[in-house]
Amino acid sequence: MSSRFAAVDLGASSGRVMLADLSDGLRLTEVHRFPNGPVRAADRLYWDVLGLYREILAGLREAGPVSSVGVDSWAVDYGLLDESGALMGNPVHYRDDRTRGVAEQVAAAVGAETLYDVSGLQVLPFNTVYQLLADRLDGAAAMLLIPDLIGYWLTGERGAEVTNASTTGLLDVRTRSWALPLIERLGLPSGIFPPLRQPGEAVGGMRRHVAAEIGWSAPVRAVGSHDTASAVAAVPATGAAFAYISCGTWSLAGVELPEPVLTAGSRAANFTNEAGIDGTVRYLRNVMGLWLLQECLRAWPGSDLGELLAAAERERPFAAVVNPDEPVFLPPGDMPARIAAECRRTGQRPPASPAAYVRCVLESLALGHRRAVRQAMELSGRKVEVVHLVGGGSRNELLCRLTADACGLPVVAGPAEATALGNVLVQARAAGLVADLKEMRTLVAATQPLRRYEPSGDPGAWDDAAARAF
Ligand code: LFR
Repeated sequence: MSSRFAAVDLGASSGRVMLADLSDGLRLTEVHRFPNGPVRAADRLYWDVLGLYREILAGLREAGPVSSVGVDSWAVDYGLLDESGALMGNPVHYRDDRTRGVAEQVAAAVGAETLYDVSGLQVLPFNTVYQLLADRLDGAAAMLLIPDLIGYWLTGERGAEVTNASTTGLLDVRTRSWALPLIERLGLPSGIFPPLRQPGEAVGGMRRHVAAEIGWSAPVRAVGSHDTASAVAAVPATGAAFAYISCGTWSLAGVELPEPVLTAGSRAANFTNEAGIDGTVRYLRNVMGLWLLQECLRAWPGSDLGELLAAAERERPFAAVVNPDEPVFLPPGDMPARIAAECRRTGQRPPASPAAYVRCVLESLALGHRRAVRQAMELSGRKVEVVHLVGGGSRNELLCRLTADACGLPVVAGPAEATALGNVLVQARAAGLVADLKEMRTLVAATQPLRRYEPSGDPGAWDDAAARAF
């Protein structure tokens, strides 16, 4: 038991409870997987947070006793607690449109430069700061980001883990503490922001009723609770000259730095300086990611992804490409129709079959990866010799190959479960089983299956495609 750890990892399209055993290398097994996604009720888009919590408890029961438990999830979203500690309302999904126009209002009031200088964060319409300004906060005693909310339900302890707090837009990028002057200037109640905790710190012991329900008890430990922070911690890099793409519902593409980049060029390119573990900076950009494909599949009931990918492989290259980051793709809805409209708007013929749509999506994503990796290199001055593509997208061979070709760099694909690995490795380090970030990465590289893709094809064709997309 002393070398067993559980990771609760909530992604935007599925959640899982994973069990890691470090008694001999690093073995990760999936104990429980459950679907996740937006729920539209009336005119609002929510997460089913109680359904997720029920599945987490079921997964922990199945995992059996472990040394500790860590929780990570997507970023920015939160639950509000009242004075008594009760959840005040259902957490709203970041793809909900209630924040429309808020980012622009805040930029006009405070200044986009000031905001970037304080938080170092890219402007995404759903950053926590904009959501808080769109919500009613009267009666709120605490704002807990999703993993912190789960941690509170498991232990009774409140806090804000710092990697995830860095996605709120309200954390000072230099001091890594709450940006109180900004919080006050925006008229937000500073009392709702709980004390910060660092990855590796104890959250607390399990509540008695939780232990009774799952049949065992163990401490909960803070990890890189932003899923992307955990994923980056588990990138199997063996040197320093690497970029990463954490590819799931989103593709988070960038480099790891010791210091933030807060230049005007960085702000103009909408690059973010999110907090990584051990004081590192995740200097990256959000690319729309496999959401484009997931939403296409939802529009084609009964379609088979494996068959579609095989057929996409045979489609004519570069028949149509779009900018994957167009805001029009952000909300849920008919994705093929939106892609078709985008193709027409840019003077291209829309894809004529599902396979052609898939080809268009994957090439467009590869172009997004290329742009983000190149800009990360240019804006940070960091040398990159290899791109590590981790997360569920690393299983998509065509996407990996297209990304290598588009970037003109080798792509090392895997592990698919990088987030869960980063989660358990921070716990294992707190237990004294691994020494530091370097050793964590070496262990991942030595124990997890990886595939390597060398760049091939005509680089000029990618330049032409990029000129059409952006
Ligand atoms: C990836 C991720 C991204 C964040 C987005 C929304 O799962 O956490 O890093 O920008 O979801 O929270």
